Amino acid sequence: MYFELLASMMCANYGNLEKEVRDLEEAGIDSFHIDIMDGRYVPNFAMSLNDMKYIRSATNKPLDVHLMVEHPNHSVRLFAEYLRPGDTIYIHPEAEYHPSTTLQKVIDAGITPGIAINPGTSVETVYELLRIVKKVLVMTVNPGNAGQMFMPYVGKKIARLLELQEEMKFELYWDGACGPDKITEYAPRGMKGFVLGTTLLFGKNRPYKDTIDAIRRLEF
Ligand code: S6P
Ligand code: MG
Repeated sequence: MYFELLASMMCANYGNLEKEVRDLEEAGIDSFHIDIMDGRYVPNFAMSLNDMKYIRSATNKPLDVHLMVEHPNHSVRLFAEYLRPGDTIYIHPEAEYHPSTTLQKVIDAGITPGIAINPGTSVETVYELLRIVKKVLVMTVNPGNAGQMFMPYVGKKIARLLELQEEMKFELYWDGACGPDKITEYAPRGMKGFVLGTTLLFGKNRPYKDTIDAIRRLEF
């Protein structure tokens, strides 16, 4: 069973981003997760366009761009311009009047379309969008910060999304407070990938390679 591991780059050491990207690549990370925030849709500013552009230039691995911005319709082309086929853009449907129009812009730019679903957002309100997107990022913490509390009530929604993914043709990814227990529980159930932040990967005084190797040795 292969599942993807994504590095949440807002948790990286900005004192030496080049080394962070290299170390994560050497450790065997599959993709780089880029949290873009506007200080309005979420009360934080994390990463922005220039950070994403630098990381795009520093690696050939796919980028996973998580837009936590109001009305991404206005900026989605700007981000897509610096991305390449194989990269993904996630929008939050609540942040947009017409999310299907915005997702179409992502598709037209040749980028993989995704939606991110907040803990308090129900499957029913995004149901039709599941037919449009290729990826669904299920938020297991409230959006805006790393190092937050896991919201256990999302379990029921994840079970429903796992049931729907074959019929609606999307892949499911986990974002927030991801520890080894979550990977051992959800990878065998069909979760395709996990975003790793401060819970498991960053700020641990442990080489990234040791952490990634330990995850790959988990027993299921
Ligand atoms: C949160 C953001 C996430 C975090 C990630 C951090 O708004 O979308 O991608 O960076 O959840 O992981 P952790 O393990 O610190 O919760
Ligand atoms: Mg994220």
